[in-house]
Amino acid sequence: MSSETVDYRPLWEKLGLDLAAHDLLLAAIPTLYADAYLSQENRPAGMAYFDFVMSEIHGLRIKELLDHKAAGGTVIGTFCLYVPEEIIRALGGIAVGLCAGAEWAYDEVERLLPANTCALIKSFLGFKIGKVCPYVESADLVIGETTCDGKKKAYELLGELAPVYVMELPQMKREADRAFWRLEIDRLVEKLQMVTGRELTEANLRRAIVEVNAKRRALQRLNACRKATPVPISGKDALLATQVAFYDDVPRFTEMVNRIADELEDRVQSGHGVASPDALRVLVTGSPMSIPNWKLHDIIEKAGAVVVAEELCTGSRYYDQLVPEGGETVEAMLDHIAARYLDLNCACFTPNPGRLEDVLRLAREYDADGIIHYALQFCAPYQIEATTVQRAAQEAGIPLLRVDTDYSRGDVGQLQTRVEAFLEMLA
Ligand code: BJ8
Repeated sequence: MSSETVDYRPLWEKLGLDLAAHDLLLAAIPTLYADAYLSQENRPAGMAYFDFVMSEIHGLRIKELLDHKAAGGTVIGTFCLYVPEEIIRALGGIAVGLCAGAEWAYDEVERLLPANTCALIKSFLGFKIGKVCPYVESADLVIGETTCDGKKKAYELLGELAPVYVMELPQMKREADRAFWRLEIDRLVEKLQMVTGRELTEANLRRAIVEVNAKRRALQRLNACRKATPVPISGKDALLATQVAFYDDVPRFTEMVNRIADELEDRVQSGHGVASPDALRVLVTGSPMSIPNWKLHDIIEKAGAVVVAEELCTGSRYYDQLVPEGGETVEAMLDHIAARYLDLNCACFTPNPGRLEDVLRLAREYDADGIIHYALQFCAPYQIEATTVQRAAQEAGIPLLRVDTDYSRGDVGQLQTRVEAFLEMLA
């Protein structure tokens, strides 16, 4: 990527964006980013890549997507970790995450949805209705999934505004559910073959599996460095890397994250940290955090602690598991993909003991002093599962703070007070 001033307005106009509203949205991000990110000291030099990506979030990447489409490729929007990127990629598609992390057009959204719907859903619908998201406008197809009830029903409304295909995700992990999910993967392949006009082959699927695994491995390397004391990278920076993974170019992202991991491994060797060795170490678990939702990490780290791991969809759930690379046939590779994806532990599943195991394992591996359970308000799966996570943490002797919040800035003061009191208790 090279940095030069380009006027992207004709491109946004072509996509049908509401330019005045879009200007307002774009004007807000640099201030938020500067306050949360550029104010940090001692950041790894490699994070300059992400500063650039953020400065071009609706610019260069959108141009790349449109160039890709002009060359015969497709852009496929997704909202959930259960949608296999490998299949999209094998068929010449670029997968882009469409979950949004900022309030937009809520007045209009609340004419369609109850006000007490989670911020993630209101936000993605608001971005579409308000015509401010060039990613959703670039998408040839948007893939939804039957996870929580709110998303399921919101996809029906989104389907009136964009081409939407919904995958049926089981809510349990019994043998029958696995068999059903495997068929659902076949149905997705069929749909994507139709939309892309390409055929899934051993060669293109194998290559996509290897490339997406390489991306996840790079994130594993970066995140493994956070086990060290002192921590070589802030939680905010690590969170940003995972957030960007949802829409950046896969090989370029992999290379840049590997470079940061090289730098972090050097930092670990030389005992160079971003926080003092005595800084309290916090594990965050719960609902996903989409760009530009950095609120909780920012509060925790400005209070002097450091986030060492995220058991989130924008965290370990995204990169922990790989697809086995040894599949000989398309069928065998799809079996591996189906198994890998169904093994993710979202709170939409019942029961969901795997998530409790993951949270406790991460707390141990990253030597967390405490856990903060973060749920978006009205996100019933995570708000309710917080009770079981809290019990499990209690039994393991790890203090846990429960936080329910949304995308507004209205509760920042109150959250600061609660987080500071929790950290004092840990100290
Ligand atoms: S795998 S967490 S991305 S479903 S926050 S919309 S759950 S009410 S986003 Fe999710 Fe896939 Fe699970 Fe991850 Fe509903 Fe909760 Fe809103 Fe949510």
